[in-house]
Amino acid sequence: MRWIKLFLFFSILLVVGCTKTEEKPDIVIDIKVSKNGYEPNIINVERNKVVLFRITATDEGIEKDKDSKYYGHCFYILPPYDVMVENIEKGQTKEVKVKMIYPGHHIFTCPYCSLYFPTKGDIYVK
Ligand SMILES: [Cu+2]
Repeated sequence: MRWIKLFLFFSILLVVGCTKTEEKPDIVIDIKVSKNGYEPNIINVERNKVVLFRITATDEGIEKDKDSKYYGHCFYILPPYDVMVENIEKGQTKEVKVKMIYPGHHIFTCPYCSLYFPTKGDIYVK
């Protein structure tokens, strides 16, 4: 009984924690990020679509020092998605594929600099 419960618990964790995917994308969304925020900062997608996000940083973010842990910008979709792309350097594009399984309003942000700059956006999954 105990093992079954444990197995179920980890199975659920695995399923819930898997919004990042290697599936073929249905759509591609290009996003630019700088100290002025994300462009676009409002994204509408259909539920269960696989979205390839391509995030390009157009400035260096809050840290000028390239060796700093916090150099560049991030693209972080808050839980339940909990998808993080870190250290996108100036001029660099990073990608992540996400299956949009959770409906409703979700927030993405740059944890490095959102306290100082308007690096925050909304995703609406319908
Ligand atoms: Cu940032």
